[in-house]
This record gives sequence, C-alpha cells and structure tokens, in this order.
Amino acid sequence: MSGLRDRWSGLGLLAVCVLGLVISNQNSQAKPGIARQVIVPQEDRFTPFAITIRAGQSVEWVNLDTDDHTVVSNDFFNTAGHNGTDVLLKGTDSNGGQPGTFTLHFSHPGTFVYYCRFHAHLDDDHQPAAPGPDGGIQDANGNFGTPMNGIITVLAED
Ligand SMILES: [Cu+2]
Repeated sequence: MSGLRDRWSGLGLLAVCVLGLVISNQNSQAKPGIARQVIVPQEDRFTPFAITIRAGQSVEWVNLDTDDHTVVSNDFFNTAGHNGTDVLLKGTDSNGGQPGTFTLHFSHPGTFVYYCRFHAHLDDDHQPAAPGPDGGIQDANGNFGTPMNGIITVLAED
C-alpha cells in the first residue's frame, strides 16, 4: 500500500516540476508592458502565490484552467489601489478554448491582497478560507484547507 502511495507522490512531484517549467516558459513570454503574470494552472490556485513588482508596472492574470475563477481584492489588507476589484477570469470551457485574462496596472506602492470568491471566502478575521468539501483543493488526506488567494507587493519606482 505505502509503496503505491510513494509512487503516486513521485508522479505528483514530477507533475509539479513539469508545471513549473511550463509556467516559467509562459512568464518569459509576457506581453510588453506586463511586468509579471499570475497563472491559474489547471487546478484551483494562483501561481506564484506572491509576486513583487515596481510602481508603474502591470500584472496580468491568465486562467489556463477549464473552470472559471475570479480575482477579488481583500480590501482589509489592500493598500495598492484597485479596491473593490471583483473580476471574472473565464476558464477555457467558457471562453472558446482560450485562457481568460485580466490586467491591473499599479501606480503606487502597497500590497494587493486578493482571492477567488469561488474557491475562498473571507472569515471573520478577513482571512481567506477554503469553501470546504464543495470546492477548493483536496489533498491526499481529504483536507480542503487551501483557499485560492495571492498577494502582489508593489515597491516604489526605481
Ligand atoms: Cu477559483
């Protein structure tokens, strides 16, 4: 039993490595004017979770998943502007086979903390919480504890 489990976790690790190569490749193909890209791989998470840019740069979200996701600002922590952001990031199933994209331009320093309201909600302490057995990421132990969220740190211009 445990041998089989080891083999599966080995496969999982390999998949993560391959995914990492795909993601770094896509980052190098970012459009002009877009400093960094946040990718939704074919699962419920934003990657990278945390990115750092300079004021005056833009970030593009790219949804490679078949499912729709959202980018919603957590305004309790958001100091980088774009309060009230709540944008649908279409998945390939609802966007004619193409990844849904969304771009934000950041003009001053701060943090932009965000989550997907389909796969996270804010608890009483303004922390993103996974939606439980009806959504979110389930790990091998049946844990649904990973909410879909991320953070952008905007530094002052050079
Ligand atoms: Cu989502």
